[in-house]
Amino acid sequence: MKKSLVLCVSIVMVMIFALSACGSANNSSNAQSKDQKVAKTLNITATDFKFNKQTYKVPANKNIKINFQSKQGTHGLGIDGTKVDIEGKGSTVVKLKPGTYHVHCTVPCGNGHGDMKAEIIAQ
Ligand SMILES: [Cu+2]
Repeated sequence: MKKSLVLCVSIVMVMIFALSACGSANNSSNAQSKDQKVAKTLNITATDFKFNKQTYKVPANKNIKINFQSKQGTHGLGIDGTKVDIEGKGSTVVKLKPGTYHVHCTVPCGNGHGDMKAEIIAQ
């Protein structure tokens, strides 16, 4: 009886160790590869029913880290011509060619949804 209990406890401990090791490895590799060469961090927040700025300017052809957060209600961040589509809250890294990119909300959030527009100018 005792042996099986010890075995059981050690299996649980190995599993906890494996899970935590796996989790931290993922986090650190993500942070490294994404944070390494970020030229600018763009913090975009959304409220009912607008983004915190009308125009965001970023350097072109460089890694831009975008942190998006809905501060009031639940909104999304979509950037036309890119794969960026963040719902609610999240971060991503993008590289933009020179140009103007339209920004819109990707979550049907209510009456003002269609008004939620901004632009990102990469230059
Ligand atoms: Cu919306």
